Amino acid sequence: MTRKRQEEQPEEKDLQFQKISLLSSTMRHWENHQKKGYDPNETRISDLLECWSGESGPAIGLLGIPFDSAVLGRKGAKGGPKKIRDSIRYFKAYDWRRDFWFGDKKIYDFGDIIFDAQSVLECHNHITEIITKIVAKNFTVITLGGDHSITYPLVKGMKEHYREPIGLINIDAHLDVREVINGRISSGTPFRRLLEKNVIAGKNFVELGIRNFANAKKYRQYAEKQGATIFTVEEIQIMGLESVLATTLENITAETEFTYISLDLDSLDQIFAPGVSAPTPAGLTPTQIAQIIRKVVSETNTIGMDIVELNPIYDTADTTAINAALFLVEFCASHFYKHS
Ligand SMILES: [Mn+2]
Repeated sequence: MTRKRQEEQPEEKDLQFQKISLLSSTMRHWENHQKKGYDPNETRISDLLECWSGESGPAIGLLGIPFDSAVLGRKGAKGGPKKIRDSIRYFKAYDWRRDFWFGDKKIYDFGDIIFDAQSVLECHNHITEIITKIVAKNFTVITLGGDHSITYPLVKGMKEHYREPIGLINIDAHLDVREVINGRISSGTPFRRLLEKNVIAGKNFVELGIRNFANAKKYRQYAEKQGATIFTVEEIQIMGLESVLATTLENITAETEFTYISLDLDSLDQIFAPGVSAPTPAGLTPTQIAQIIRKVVSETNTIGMDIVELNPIYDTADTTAINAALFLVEFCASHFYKHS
């Protein structure tokens, strides 16, 4: 038995070596293609990224939050920030729809938050502290999650800085207004906490992409009682996205100066987003979500967006991650165009 195993070893090694060399030749192909200035006629979004080293805005900043300790679904969202950054390379700094080239712009990357904490609450406090410092330097921040619990400390930090009412749009399959039961803060509780602690008001809160058979009656009643505007995927299909967005913008800007977008990738149909904590069918398309972002950033003073719940462990062919990167790029293009 032992001898046989010894004889098999070289063969196994060869096989492994073949796999490695095949992989590295694929990577060599990518490396060349990824080189800055490889084709002088095009600019990649990845060429716009720059490590933040003390600069002040106005500018766009990226912040990674590799945190999934509060996730209610499948764990793994802490791998999200890295995968979204990796997927940015697929996109070019040219917006066809607007015939707008933005290859001369910069996106400052603040890196990932490193946690040294014993509880979800401590991590959240750390997030609030950091986001407050970044917005104080006049950055519009795109945060890469991480589970959806991080929206609470992020919006709280934004509110502490701006000190004015914030209009909040949550693009999500779920309402995420769960009660905190037995002190358990989760990826299902961020908006309830924001409403209860008066960080946001119900009338300035819109939820888009809510799914059938994915929410509790009690939470629907709660959100409606708070005065939130809710549009399900079916309502978006029947009424049309343009009409839904008109109402959305009217409601969130009626009494606010600032808008914040929270984007849970499970708002996407499962076919476009296998890599999320809680996959759900019959959802939105990437085109619809890109349209929402374009409209909101173009027509409101959008101070930030979070992209949450990417779970690379369950992703196939980086489908979800590349969609997440598309939404990041759409936000940047719309922001640059507006300020050009
Ligand atoms: Mn969510």
